[in-house]
This record gives sequence, structure tokens and C-alpha cells, in this order.
Amino acid sequence: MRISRFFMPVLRDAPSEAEIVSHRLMLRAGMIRQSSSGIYSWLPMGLKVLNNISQIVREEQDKAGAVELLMPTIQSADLWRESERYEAYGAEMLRIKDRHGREMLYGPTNEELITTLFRDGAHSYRDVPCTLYHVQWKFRDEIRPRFGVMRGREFLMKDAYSFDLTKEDAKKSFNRMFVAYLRTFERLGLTAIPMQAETGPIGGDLSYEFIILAKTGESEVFCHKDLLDLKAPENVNYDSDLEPVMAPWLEKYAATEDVHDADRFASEVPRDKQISARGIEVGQVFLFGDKYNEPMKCAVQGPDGKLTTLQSGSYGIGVSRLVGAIIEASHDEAGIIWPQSIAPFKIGLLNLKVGDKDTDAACESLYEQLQSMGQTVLYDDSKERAGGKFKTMDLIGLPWQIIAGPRSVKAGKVELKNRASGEATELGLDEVINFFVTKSTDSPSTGTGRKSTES
Ligand code: 5CA
Repeated sequence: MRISRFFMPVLRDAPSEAEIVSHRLMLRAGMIRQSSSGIYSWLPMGLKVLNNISQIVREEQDKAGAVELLMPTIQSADLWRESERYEAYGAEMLRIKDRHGREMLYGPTNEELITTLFRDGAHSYRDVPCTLYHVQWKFRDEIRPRFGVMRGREFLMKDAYSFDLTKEDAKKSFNRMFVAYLRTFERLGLTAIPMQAETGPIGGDLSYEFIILAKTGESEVFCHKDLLDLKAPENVNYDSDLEPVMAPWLEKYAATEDVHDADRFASEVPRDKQISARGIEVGQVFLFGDKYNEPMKCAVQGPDGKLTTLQSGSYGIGVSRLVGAIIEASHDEAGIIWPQSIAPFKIGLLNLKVGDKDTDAACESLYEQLQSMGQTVLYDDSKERAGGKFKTMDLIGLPWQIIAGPRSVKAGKVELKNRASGEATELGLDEVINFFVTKSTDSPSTGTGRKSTES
């Protein structure tokens, strides 16, 4: 993508309405714009990240055996009367009337709708286990929308719902999602700790929130320090017993303030391992059995021929909140530092002297070659001054910068800079191409590594 043809309205100054760094940086980097309180447009740069996160979420859901579908944003009020949540949900629900006066609502979550879909489509014990998910916009009329996309009114959620014949099987489906979440957050470059949590309006008696620690987090959390060092399991066999895989997380204390037990915390966790901090909830899993299936009559014929009410859980990930959460966890003074896995482009190519024949030719050639290799490149071919280009690139946080100025190009070289470490290396034009062919692109393959000089 050429910057000259892109739409990335970057702001030089921090907007006054933004209280936390991720909100400031998302506005400054031209990723989002507020359209009304808690409701945002996703500009091209923001949408790319949102899509990349969704993609990783989907891949891990699919690996865990969940099946994607898509339910609408608008639902009928009658559906929610069946589960008796229509009134109970309160003012957070956006209620709408259509032209016939029928009561509708903008879905804050989808337990009711998925339950009717599954009830109408599944008849026999052979139709379970089944876990269905979608990635869809939700609306909750939050009292205090704030921190940009972190607590929006309209927000993108991945929500999954499991259906099983027995409680034991439902727990197995729950475990599959639990492990899928560990893997998902690790791939997003985050350390998310599953913590015991209250079930709130979703209900049930078993729930974990997946929390990343951050000063700007909205909830107070308590946990054992060693949980921060655990690595998500790789090559999971989702058909096997997952309890041993989950054990390292479950055997150490971790709880949100709602269910925190100060005495247990003090007795179970050595003083120097006690973490009491703030956290951002990026996902939550619930096991609620027949809470919706019973009133909504979601049942199948069991192997014994008897009608059996199904057992369920639901599993949410805050996809749009994650964009902010990842920035909270990964930035510096100059701007965002995207993890490779979700970066909107992998490489930023800076032409420091547009109009200079040799520099233009070198940049065009690199741009073409890198793209034909499947790399995503944002090419700064604008007329802006070099200083401004450096600032913008650091602000938008692409993992790699290739800096081409007339001086280095004359010597057949460009500079390759790693955004995270700031390390820069001079490489020949072919070397830079080779670097992206051969390397897993964690650090420059050659050179001594020093701070950028072209600036
Ligand atoms: N039905 C269940 C799970 S599918 C559910 O709705 N769970 S939830 O209420 O915990 O929401 C799931 C995730 O959505 C949360 O963990 C959080 O990351 C995200 N989320 C919730 N409310 C908001 C909001 N107002 N703005 C942004 N993200 C939100």
C-alpha cells in the first residue's frame, strides 16, 4: 500500500478526550474515530488490526473444534422473554421498535438466539457435542463508555456456545475453549491469566475471566506471580483429557475482586509472590448447564430414547477491546509496537527523498519484490520531510522499517530498523530482500545492530 493512496489521518498531538495511552495512540495513528459516545468507525489501519486479531481467534476456535456461523445483530424481544432475560437485562439493552411496532433489540450477547437455532436443528444425542461461534458486533448501553474501544457501547465480540448431553461432556467442551483461549492470547503476544470470576448476567456457577495486567485495567485482581511465566501449550490434542494441560493455571491462586478471598490468598501465596494489581478482561468463559436450555426446551433424544435437556457454556473474547489492550501492553514514547502476528503491515518502507531518481527506483524495486514475496508493505512515498516520516512510522508501530535515503542508496544500501528494539543495520538491497525470505524476522541477520543513522 502506498501512503499517497491510503487513508491514515495521523494526528501530531494527543487528543484531549483520550485518558489512556491506547486510546490516544489509536486516535493519533488514524485507526479509529468516534462517531458517538462509545461508538467508533474503524479506519483502514484499525480495521486491518481488527481483522488480523479476528483471524487468529478464528484459527484457534477452529482448531479446538468449534464451528463458525453468523447470527444477526438485531434480535426479537420475544426470544428474550422465553429465557426471562428481557426485563432482567435492564438499561444496558438497546431496545428498538420496528415499523409494525414489534419489539426488537440490538444483541448484547447471543445465548437465546443460539439456543433456539440449536434446539430447532438438533434432535438426537448424535448431534452433540457441538460448539458454535461467531464474530459479530454487540451493543451494550454502558453507563460509562470510556477508554476508547476498551469499554465501548458497540464492540466486536467472538462468542461461542457449547451443547452437550451431560454435565461431564459440557465440562470437556468448556476445557477445550479454556485451552484455546490460552493459545489465542499467547499468539496475540499477550500474557492473559485465567482468574476465577463472578458469572453476572450470563449466569452459571463456573466462570473464568482472562485478564492481562495493566495499570489502566478496570478491575482489581489478585494472583500468584508464577502465573505470569507460564507458556501456552503447543500442538494440543483437543480430543484428549485437557485437565492436565490446564492444571498449571488452575492450581495457583488467581481471582478477580468480586470473588477474591483475602484469607485464602494470604495462606496460599507466599508474600513475595503475591500480585495485587489492575487488569483488563479480554475474555470470559462460563459453564451454565441448562440455564437457557431448560426454559427454552433445548433437548435431544438420548441414547436411552428419553428426551434429555442439553448442557451448555458460553465463551466470549473482546475482539475490539483487544486492539486497545494489546497497545496498552506494547508501546513506547514514540508510539505503538505491534506484535508481528497482528501488525497491519509487516514492513514500513520510507523513501526519504521522493523525486530523487535513484532513491525512487530503489524503493519501487523493493516495494515490488517484497510484495511479490507475500510481505505486507506500507510504502511512504509521500512528499513529507524525513523527520515527519520517521515520527509517523514509529507512531504506527510496524515491526520493520526499511529506510532508503539518497546517501545510502548511492552506496547500494538501505537501513533496516526493528521497531521494538530500535536496532538498525545497513544492508545491501539484495540482503534486505534475503532477510525477509530466509528469516523468521525476529532480528536482523547481519550487521552489528546500532541506532538508526539516516535520521
Ligand atoms: N455471552 C458471554 C460469553 S460469549 C458474554 O457476553 N461474556 S462477556 O459479557 O464477558 O463478554 C465477553 C467479552 O467481551 C469480555 O470478556 C470483554 O472482553 C468484551 N466486552 C464486554 N463488554 C465490552 C464493552 N463494553 N466494550 C468492549 N468489549 C467488551
